Amino acid sequence: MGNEFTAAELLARVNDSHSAAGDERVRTITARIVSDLFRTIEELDVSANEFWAAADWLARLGASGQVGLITAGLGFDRLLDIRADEADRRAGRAAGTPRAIEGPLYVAGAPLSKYETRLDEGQPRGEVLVMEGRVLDEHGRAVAGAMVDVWHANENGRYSHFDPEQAEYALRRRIQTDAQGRYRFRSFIPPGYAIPPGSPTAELFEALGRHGHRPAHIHFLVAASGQRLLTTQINIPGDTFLDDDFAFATRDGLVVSLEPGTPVSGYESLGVTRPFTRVRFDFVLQPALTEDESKPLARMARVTA
Ligand code: MBD
Ligand code: FE
Repeated sequence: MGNEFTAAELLARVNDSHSAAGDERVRTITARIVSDLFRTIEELDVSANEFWAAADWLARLGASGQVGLITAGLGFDRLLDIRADEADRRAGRAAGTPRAIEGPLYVAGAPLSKYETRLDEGQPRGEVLVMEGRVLDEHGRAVAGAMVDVWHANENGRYSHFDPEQAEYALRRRIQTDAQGRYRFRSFIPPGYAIPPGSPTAELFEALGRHGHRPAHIHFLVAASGQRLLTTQINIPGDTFLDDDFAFATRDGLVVSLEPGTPVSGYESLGVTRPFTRVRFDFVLQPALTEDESKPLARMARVTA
């Protein structure tokens, strides 16, 4: 008798029952999500087969390590950035280089260099790129000793660590700015990224009739003491998917200009022997308001910290 419920009664039981204090915030958010899903199932008349297919997909998604791909592809990563931008505008601190999502492919602890380095480890591929610039504070003053953590995809659009065919930390480096706040590195212009075919993410995107392409980009975390951690990307101009990124992560202010035919003089230490493509880009940081804001923690570490 007391265990026969309507759907509404069941929902109330699921959301209200607890025998310990638990975590109020977790309870509130869980209750909302469960309520929304109950409603989805009822209003869209989701069948048992559909429901269990979705549960199976979620299990496979988790096992494949692609949760971060789906959060990006369904817009959640960009949503968090939009909300952070809005909060900054409200607080009058919308200055500096725009943020762009970290994505799921950052790996902490890349090899560290001072001022300059090569990401391509002496193996030339693709169009030679030298990117250089300074890290500046909100007043345009050089930030010496800032950490520029940079990573991008290889010539096949894959990222080391997640791609077993690449060396550890391939195309991932940390560069410490010099006394003038300068950094520079040599690499090659990466291609775009595409979600792995045959994967749970690709499966959903196929069912949605969506493509899984990102335009060519390079990721950065820029950290300095007293400065707010900047997570951003630059985009290579001219890419087909520049305005059609599956992760909705490109930003108008971050599409750089390429300077092909830049002469070698002054760049010999990077091993260039003929004119190359240069990108000049300064990172402008905001002052950190709390110690937490300056911490260079990867997203996943942040969640569990
Ligand atoms: C990427 O390279 C990326 O940057 C994002 C955000 C999602 C998937 C792959
Ligand atoms: Fe990426």
